Amino acid sequence: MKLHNYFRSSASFRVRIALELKGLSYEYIAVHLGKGDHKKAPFADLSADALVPLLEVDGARLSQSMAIIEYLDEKHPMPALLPADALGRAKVRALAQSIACEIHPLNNLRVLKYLVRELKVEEEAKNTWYRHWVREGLDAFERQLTQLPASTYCYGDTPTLADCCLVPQIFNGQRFAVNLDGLPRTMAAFDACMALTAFQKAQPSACPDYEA
Ligand SMILES: N[C@@H](CCC(=O)N[C@@H](CS)C(=O)NCC(=O)O)C(=O)O
Repeated sequence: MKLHNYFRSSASFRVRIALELKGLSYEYIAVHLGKGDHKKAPFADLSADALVPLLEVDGARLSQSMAIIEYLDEKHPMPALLPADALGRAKVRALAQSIACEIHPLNNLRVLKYLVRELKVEEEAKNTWYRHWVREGLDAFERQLTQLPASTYCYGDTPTLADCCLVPQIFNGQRFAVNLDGLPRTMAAFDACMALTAFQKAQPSACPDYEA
C-alpha cells in the first residue's frame, strides 16, 4: 500500500490513524501541499481531484479519506472502526461527517487561499472565518456527543471512524488557536485517543515530511 499524503493534512491524518489502529504497514509518499506538489506531476497524474490523501491499494487508487477508511475497515475488519449494529454505524458516521463534511471543507487550504488571494480578505479576517466555523462545528459535535451514553472515545469504548476525524480537526484547531474550552466530551475523547500509540504514531510530528 502507498499512501500519498502530507503531514499537516487533516484528511491524510485520518487515514494514517486508521492504518495504525489496524496495524497495517504502508509506504509514505509525501506530497508537499505548501509547495503545490498536489497540482503537479507525478501526483496530479495519479489523482483526479488533486487532493490528498490518495491510497494505492489492490491495484486501485482510492481518494476521499472516509471512503478509504471504510474500505480498510471492510478489508481488515479488526479492530472494527464502525459498530456492529446499524444504528451505531449511523451515529458514528454522523459524528465523522459532522467534521469531514461540515467543518473541514470550510477550513481547507484552497478555501482559505481563495479568501485571501481572490477575495482580498485580510489575514486576521481569514483567521476569524476559520475560528468561527471550526468552533461552531465543534459546538455542534459536542452537542451530539452529549446526546450519547457516556463513553471513553467519541462512541463507545474503542476508537471509531469518528475519532479518526476528530483528532486531526483538533490538531488543526490548535494550530489556528481556536478556543477549545467548554467542549468536555469532545476533548475527553481527544485526550483518550492521544493516549494511544496508534494516534501518536500517526500525528504530524511523527511523519517523515514533518516541518516544525
Ligand atoms: N473530503 C476529502 C478532503 C481532501 C482534502 O481536501 N485534502 C486537502 C488536505 S487536508 C488537500 O489536499 N488540499 C489541497 C488544496 O486545498 O489545495 C477527504 O476527506 O479526503
